[in-house]
Amino acid sequence: MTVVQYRDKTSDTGVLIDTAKRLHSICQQYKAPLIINDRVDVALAVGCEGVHLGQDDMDIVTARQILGRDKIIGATVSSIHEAKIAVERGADYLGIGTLYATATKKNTKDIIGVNGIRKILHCLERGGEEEKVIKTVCIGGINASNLQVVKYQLSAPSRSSEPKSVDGVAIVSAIIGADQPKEAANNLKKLWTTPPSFVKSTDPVFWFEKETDEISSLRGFTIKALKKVHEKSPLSHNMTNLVVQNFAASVALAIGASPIMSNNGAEAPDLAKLNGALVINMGTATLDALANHRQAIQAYNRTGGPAVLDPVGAGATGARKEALGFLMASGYFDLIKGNEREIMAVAHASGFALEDSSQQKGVDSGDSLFTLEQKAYIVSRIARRERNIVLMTGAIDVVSDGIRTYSISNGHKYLGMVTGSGCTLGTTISAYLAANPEDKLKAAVAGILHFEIAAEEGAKREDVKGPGTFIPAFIDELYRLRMEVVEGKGDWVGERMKVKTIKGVPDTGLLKEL
Ligand code: 3NM
Repeated sequence: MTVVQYRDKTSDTGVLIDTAKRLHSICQQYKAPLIINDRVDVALAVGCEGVHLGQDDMDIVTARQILGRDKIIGATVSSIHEAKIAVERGADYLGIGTLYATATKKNTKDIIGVNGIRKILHCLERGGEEEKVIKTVCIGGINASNLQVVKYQLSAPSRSSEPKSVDGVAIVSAIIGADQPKEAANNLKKLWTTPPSFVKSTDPVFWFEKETDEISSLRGFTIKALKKVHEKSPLSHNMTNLVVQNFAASVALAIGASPIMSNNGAEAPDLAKLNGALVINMGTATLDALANHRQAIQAYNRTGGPAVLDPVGAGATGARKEALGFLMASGYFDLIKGNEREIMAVAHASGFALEDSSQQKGVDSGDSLFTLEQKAYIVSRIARRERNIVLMTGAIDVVSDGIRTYSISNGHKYLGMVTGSGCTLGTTISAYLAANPEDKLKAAVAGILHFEIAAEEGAKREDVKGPGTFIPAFIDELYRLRMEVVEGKGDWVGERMKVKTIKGVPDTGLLKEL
């Protein structure tokens, strides 16, 4: 803890001063500045280090005249405009909020989420000298389950040479409302200074110069990744819709994973400890389901188990768009997959304005809206911002971690004709992420290749006459290809994979900062 703010909206002035004096003497022992919320007079009476001013409190210029240059003045801001004015008027730090809805302060103007905070930070980093260096904290609903996600996502590399993140967080209820506030504060501090458990590798990502070298490394990785899924038999915890449960479980078994279909969030903390991965499929999500999803993503974020989000039909209705925003604000997803329209909804939820606002018609993908270059741009932009992996599926799949981007042209049209094939790809990828966390992008590519090459093999079998007979053949082929690799016959990977790297993705201007 570096700063203490005394926040009391109800006590009489005499009580405020008395309490603040006692707080100040304790803070002095620990060399923590004491800041008084709202009340310049109380700060003066106590002689503490400064004040924090909301938008409706005394203005910063007047407070500065009264307090002098040496005192700290902090300001609450919730928009770019307010942030710029506060800096111009001489605030020493900004409290940016409200991040998440909170019971502590009901009369907040806006819940702006990580995107809103990021928007303000990006604007400050591109601003004048004082805007670039102003210290910031974010506030509202921060607790032990979301602190690391917030920090990680706010520290995404930006286009600026000096990207700006928050310098800290301001927390009330997760400390004051805890049974043991001291332990809670220590824990929060520890979480702030350690990388989140879902970050498995801090090695810089590596591309081979030559395309052939890159593809050959990917081939080697895929074979190893397949074997690891077989050997580890990772748990694939699916929170999915009724329509695909059976199919997804069969696919998981065929690739060597261990499926559990549980939509009950209360089970997630135990399941998250089993070194597996979570798939949240938004399929037919209701408010009740979303609460379970939130519980689960937070449990997996705590243990570092990979999580996949499949925002089925996300662009189709307002409720689904809202559900997507809710889930993305609930935790960190290592990979988000979807068809073009779903990924555009993800872009929107991630705080981009879209050039193409075409409304999704149903949950099927429809005709392609974008060129390969545009797809590469969209997935890499979102992935860079979310610091995760984004996969846009289609006849050509494009997947990126924001730095490396691959296109994959495997697969078969029958996959688009059977219910839940996209959902079962999510299941497959989850198992690959769980078994191969050291390079999650390559793990995802390996899973896609296993899945899509099995579809090609299944479709060309003589006994397959169409989408109906395709399903069992596809499951057979998933199993057969796996066993071939296990028996040392992994040549099919190199012979069949249709993967290309996409380097130097140009800015197609399709996504704008909101
Ligand atoms: N200011 P908790 S939100 C004091 O948005 C305050 O400006 C906010 O409390 C703002 O950590 C807030 O319990 C309350 O959510 C933060």
